[in-house]
Amino acid sequence: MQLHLVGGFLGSGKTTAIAAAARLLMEKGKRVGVVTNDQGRYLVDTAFFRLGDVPAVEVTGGCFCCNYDDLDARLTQLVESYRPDVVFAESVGSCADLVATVLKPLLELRHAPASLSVFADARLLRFRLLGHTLPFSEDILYIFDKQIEEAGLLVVNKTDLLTPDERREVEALVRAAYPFKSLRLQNSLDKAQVAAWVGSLRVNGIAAAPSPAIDYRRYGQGEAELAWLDQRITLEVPPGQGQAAVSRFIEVILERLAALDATVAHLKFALDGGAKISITAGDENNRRPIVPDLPDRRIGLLVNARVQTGADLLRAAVAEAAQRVAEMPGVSVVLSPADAFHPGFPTPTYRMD
Ligand SMILES: Nc1nc2c(ncn2[C@@H]2O[C@H](COP(=O)(O)OP(=O)(O)OP(=O)(O)O)[C@@H](O)[C@H]2O)c(=O)[nH]1
Ligand SMILES: [Mg+2]
Repeated sequence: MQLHLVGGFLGSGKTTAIAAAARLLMEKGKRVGVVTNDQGRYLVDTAFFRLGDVPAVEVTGGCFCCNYDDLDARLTQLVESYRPDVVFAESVGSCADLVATVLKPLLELRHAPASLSVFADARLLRFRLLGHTLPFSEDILYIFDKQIEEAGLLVVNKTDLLTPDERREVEALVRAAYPFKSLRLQNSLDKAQVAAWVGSLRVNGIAAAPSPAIDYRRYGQGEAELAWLDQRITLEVPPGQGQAAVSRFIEVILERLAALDATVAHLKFALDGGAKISITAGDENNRRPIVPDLPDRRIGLLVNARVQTGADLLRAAVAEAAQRVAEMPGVSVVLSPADAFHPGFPTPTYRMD
């Protein structure tokens, strides 16, 4: 079994690339499984993989590093129940210090991983390396920087959203800042480029990955500043109104967060039918969500959010959006209780320099 760890900032495209890679490998007859991971209880990414028929187990309630024994148990469960040839494990997008706390323990203890890829949104990375201001606190940006620093293989993703000049520029900036890194520029919506990434994941090519010094006070502060929310919402709508109701829900959340000056790292929705809708930090002014046609009169969706704001404000923004949708003619809304909080201080189970 080959185990590929995939890290990198919130919304950088990890799930997209893993899902595409899984499809490609499954087409070739490989058995592929994934381990998802996030801070809350109900994960959009797990729903997304399972709807794509990719067997998924999950580590919930915190990152791999602080729940290492759970990661080990879930991996064992996946291996024993499904006998995969390849497993992708996607870490929480606000997780840093993966080399020392996950990769090295895995290498030494049991499920020896074959690779670690760190994804970064090409637009954010370009801005960061140019010294432009990004709308996150210094401690959140510290996490962003540390993820890049510890990448053995850095995947600069979403390059389709840059101009050719910007692509050349970001590549030159990365090569100047990190001359010894393996680097891939990638559009994970392109099957051929994902196939090339998968082909580059060499078995045991990571043993020499560095584990940088990390200031846990800053890391913990940045992690806590990104409030988490997960919540389910069910809408009953008049015929043909599904798309409008879901669009309204998402737009009001974005409006409320913009009014609070709250930066969205990743706001994502899994619709029960299978579609996933995402808004990430690089999406200028939190562009309008693209919601598919929703013919059903009953629509269930799961919300996951990581936003630089207060957890109570985030909860209130979603509640207000639900309220506004409920005011649409003929629409009724059931909102389950939210789990909204600031993640606790990261305390890894192991740390191996
Ligand atoms: N244009 C473009 N969009 C992409 C690419 N990769 C991912 N996306 C989009 O970026 C958004 C976030 O992608 P995800 O794969 O969910 O990101 P993630 O890193 O798994 O996010 P978290 O799990 O929340 O950390 C989605 O809307 C994807 O469709 C890419 O290469 N190009
Ligand atoms: Mg993901």
